[in-house]
Amino acid sequence: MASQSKSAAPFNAFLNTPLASYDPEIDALIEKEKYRQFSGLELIASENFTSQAVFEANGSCLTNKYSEGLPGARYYGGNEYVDQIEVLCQERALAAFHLDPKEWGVNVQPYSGSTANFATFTALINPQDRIMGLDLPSGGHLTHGYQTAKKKISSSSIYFQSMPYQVDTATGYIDYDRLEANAKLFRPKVLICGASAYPREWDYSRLRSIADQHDAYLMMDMAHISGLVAAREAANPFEVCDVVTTTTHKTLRGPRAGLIFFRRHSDAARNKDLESRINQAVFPSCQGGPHNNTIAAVAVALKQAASPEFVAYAKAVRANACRLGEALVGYGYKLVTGGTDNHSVLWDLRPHKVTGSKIEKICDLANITINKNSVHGDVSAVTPGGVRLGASALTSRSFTEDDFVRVAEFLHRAVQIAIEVQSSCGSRLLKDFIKALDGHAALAQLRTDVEAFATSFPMPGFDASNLKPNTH
Ligand code: DSN
Repeated sequence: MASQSKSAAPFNAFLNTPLASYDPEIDALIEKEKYRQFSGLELIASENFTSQAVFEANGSCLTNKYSEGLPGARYYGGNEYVDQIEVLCQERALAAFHLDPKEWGVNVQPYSGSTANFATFTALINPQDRIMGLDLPSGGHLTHGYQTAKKKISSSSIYFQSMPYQVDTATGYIDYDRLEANAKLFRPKVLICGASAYPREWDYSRLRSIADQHDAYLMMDMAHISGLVAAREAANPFEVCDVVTTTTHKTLRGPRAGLIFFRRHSDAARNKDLESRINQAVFPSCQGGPHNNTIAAVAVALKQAASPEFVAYAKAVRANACRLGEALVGYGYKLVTGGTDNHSVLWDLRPHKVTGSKIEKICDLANITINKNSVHGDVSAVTPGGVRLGASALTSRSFTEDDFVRVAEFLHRAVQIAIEVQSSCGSRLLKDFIKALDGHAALAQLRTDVEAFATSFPMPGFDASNLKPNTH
């Protein structure tokens, strides 16, 4: 028998034991989640189904490695391969968005969109400087300066002075005239465009001209539409913006992470040293070591995003979202702005007197995944009057425009059940509504129909053929 020194730790057998054997509890929950994704209709506008190659890179040995710093200038040894991966990711990011590396640079280390945005503010302005972004109830994002009358909610409003701009309550389109007038009074240092729930195109040249009146930075957070921008299915923010941020997992269909693009060269004095300011802001100001497994997975997704297949995908996303909207309008529903230019549809349910929360709940029970969303003019964010839908994920499962007509039919059935249950349960409270849904036959039938339909489509990223159906 080989002798073992007293100080040698035994090799822990579980270090090489598969998940299913070592931790059946977690493994079973992951399998259930896989089946939920496979058997449902995923309509959350910020989600997508990524690829097998992205999963593999994301779940690789790169998660073991520290690499604070930038390629070629790290605070840790052993980064010869990690450096190559990060450089490849940077090159692919610039290529995917058709950028000249002499004009634009990119930092690929942000952990997410929210850290990318905060690092950008840290780079561009000083604490308490002024920012203007689209108000959250108008479809804007939390990290663009969101605050309520009583409370500063996002760190972007805690550390900076924020004045939102809004959509026109009559049309649902951004009110650029009012934005321009308010900017004259507020004089922002950063004007932010980009949104979480805005179905229309951005007027970048108008935004640039407003920013220029105050020598402000123009920053685009293109998280929702970056896949469309890469495929040239949306207007190009790089033509006029100083900085462009994005997440990588929405229409871009990668893993969950963030990117910051910055102008390397420009005549504007404000853009001096942008590269070093952005890089410093990401690390060491806002983050520690980059997540190298994620950076590798982003690199894979960017390679895919530069392919002709991805362009066809992005075109289909827009066509599908448009068709979904038209089909809902055909049932007599109201959409904010009446339709969409991108991947998303903002559905105003207030004319039907049911809240977005109730529709989200009933859809969950039917395995249709959506999210409640404020619609401009809502008085409470807790009971928003709308629902946000997106076509990116189901288009990754090869849904066509006709399939989205079927999706609209399922959504219509869900709303009809909600209206009927709300009126028969005699209460407007969500908890009473949920209680009244228990054992509802039409809802059970809807779930059966949804699952039969959804499971007839392929699932990206993993083999769904051996999954066991979830019990409800
Ligand atoms: N939470 C994302 C969305 O749903 O839009 C943005 O971060």
